[in-house]
Amino acid sequence: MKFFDFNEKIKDDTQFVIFGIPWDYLTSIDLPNSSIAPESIRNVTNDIGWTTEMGDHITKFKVVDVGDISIQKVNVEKNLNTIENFIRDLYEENEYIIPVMIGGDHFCSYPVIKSVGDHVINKKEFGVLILDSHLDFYQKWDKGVYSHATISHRIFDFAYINNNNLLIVGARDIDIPELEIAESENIKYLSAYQLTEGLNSYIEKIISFFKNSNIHNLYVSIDIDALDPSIAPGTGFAIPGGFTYREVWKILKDIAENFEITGFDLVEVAPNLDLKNKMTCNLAAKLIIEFISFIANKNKL
Ligand SMILES: [Mn+2]
Repeated sequence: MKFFDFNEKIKDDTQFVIFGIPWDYLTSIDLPNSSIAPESIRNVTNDIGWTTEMGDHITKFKVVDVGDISIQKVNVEKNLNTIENFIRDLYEENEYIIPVMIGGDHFCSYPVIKSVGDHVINKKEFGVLILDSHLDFYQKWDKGVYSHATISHRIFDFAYINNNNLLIVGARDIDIPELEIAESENIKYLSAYQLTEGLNSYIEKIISFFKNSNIHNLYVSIDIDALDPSIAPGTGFAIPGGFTYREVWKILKDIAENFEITGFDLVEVAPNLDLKNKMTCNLAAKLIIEFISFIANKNKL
């Protein structure tokens, strides 16, 4: 099953290219199996309605689903090469496409953001927004510098990423060592509790952060644990106090209106921990297609 049964052939008018990275080797706990999430999230699109919430027919969007990247579980360097080459090939077919990655653990975002960032011509206008209950800012974890708990730090290490174009929102489960690193680097993040001041003010903080840095092109990485575990139980870390679906929906809608989205991903869904009714996979599929619709409808104008 492809995502909403979209075609797999990239054409001149293709706007979005979906692909899966079925890889969870760099997670820090054995419990979740996010490597099967790309397939599970595609499968639920067979059972949910084929219109967006605002009434668009999903079939009208210029989306292709090219399937999963072939991964060798423990060979990290090889996988990084494979993923970067895969995305380079996508751009060679059509340089304007917006990559949409379904993970996999959060480390899958690293080679994708690197490839998208490298592709952006004006690096000064490129920014990264991460929705996550964690900062993922450890210097090293478990198997080394590459881990789902170091992903934000590895992004920060890119020559064109700094504390004015990287923002983490939804944070609420931060350990002391990573907080100390984040504070010493003056990394900007919005805690989940700041939502008590209201959603509009929260969104305004996100938008003004990037506008103040003259960012036009934004990559968005969505760790499903940014959402509350009451609606997203199928993930490795069930941390209370997260976003509702509607809050994330509105955040994505408003940032799509304010920035050119150059790529996005959704990671850390663990289908083996999901409810029998596949609530977390449904949530993931909905967020992906709604975000696609916000971007597509904006560029149409
Ligand atoms: Mn994460």
